[in-house]
Amino acid sequence: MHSVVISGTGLYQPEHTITNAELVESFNQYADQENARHAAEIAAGTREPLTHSSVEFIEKASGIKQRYVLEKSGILDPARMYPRFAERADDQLSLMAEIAVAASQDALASAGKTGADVDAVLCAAANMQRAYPAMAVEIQQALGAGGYGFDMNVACSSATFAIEQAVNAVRTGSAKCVLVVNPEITSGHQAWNDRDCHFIFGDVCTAVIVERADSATAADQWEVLGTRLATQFSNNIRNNFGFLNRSEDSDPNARDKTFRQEGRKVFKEVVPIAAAHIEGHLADLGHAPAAVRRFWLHQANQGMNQFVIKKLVGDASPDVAPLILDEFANTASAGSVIAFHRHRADLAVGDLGVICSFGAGYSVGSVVVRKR
Ligand code: CO8
Repeated sequence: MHSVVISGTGLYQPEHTITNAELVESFNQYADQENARHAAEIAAGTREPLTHSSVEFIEKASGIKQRYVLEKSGILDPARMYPRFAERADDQLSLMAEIAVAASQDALASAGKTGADVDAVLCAAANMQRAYPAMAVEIQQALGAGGYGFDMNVACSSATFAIEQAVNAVRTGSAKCVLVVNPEITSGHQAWNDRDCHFIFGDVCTAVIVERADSATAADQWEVLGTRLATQFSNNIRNNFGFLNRSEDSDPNARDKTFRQEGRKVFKEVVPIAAAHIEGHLADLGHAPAAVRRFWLHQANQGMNQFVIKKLVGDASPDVAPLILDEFANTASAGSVIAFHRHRADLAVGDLGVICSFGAGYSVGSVVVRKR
């Protein structure tokens, strides 16, 4: 068995941002237009009018202030309310692969590696652009990597679940250097015209290099002490988009074909699951939560993270559990990796940290690391 380290991380962030004010303005225009279109039914009492969204609500309920998106004009167009992407030919690099390559090159540079050093690529995200060939295989080719590649989807926990697969592959010797990449184009499956969730998501891509400790050369290395995954079925976060929709003769634009959730229930049910998961994982490794210098948590909701951290260590300061969702919003599986990418340089050799994601499934994944 080999000792395993995380030796580099990378981030691609799109050039466009949408502030809460811009988002709310477009949503409110959409609501007014819909209400005008259905004025007769609303007056007859057979249809509920749409209600305006508000910046104050969004910031208070979630902590989100803005989000990055790959394409802005389609999302903010009240007659459309989703991004506008040009279809690409089969011989062009696909959009998911393009942002994955950018984040991967950043991660490879920070690990002091090139594509040729990689012998496994795991593309892990909440949605894949197509059924096949696997996105990971296209990314593998674009980077000049060897070995094998495959795709994984565990919604917001995709990154930590993939890190476990990478760690196991390196530990047991089936790979030496694994790239885990998380291209999250959440704008494509977000319901931008639903007031309850139109503010939640943003686009981004993260990448992580997992390799054998004895081949790692980066100045910044994190020994992986352990990984733990858990799932428990719930319908409270769901998206019914899929390859059987056509055969079911269902409407491809129906509300259930994009992200939807019972946000309140998710909040209440996932906080105790996440806190108990982290505590149990640390206990089995012989550590108390108070011994952890930093928690890089999934970035869905500011209040949710504060509850998890208060349950674990009492102190929910940004130094213990940094937040990036004010800038990025919820980026599905990439959130905890962005927090790790942005907020680890100040830790000292020997410091313990936990990367933890939680989300649809339900799913929760934790990676306990120690600075080398
Ligand atoms: N503006 C103004 N008022 C609003 C708005 C709005 N935009 N939205 C709702 N309200 C109103 C409601 O109507 C309600 O009014 P009333 O009290 O009169 O009925 C009131 O505000 C309170 O509404 P809620 O109870 O819904 O508000 P909450 O305080 O629960 O906040 C949140 C809503 C922020 C969504 C919160 O519940 C939350 O964050 N929950 C956790 C969600 C979470 O973490 N989900 C994880 C999902 S991530 C995941 O797994 C990834 C899936 C795959 C990615 C998909 C990418 C597209």
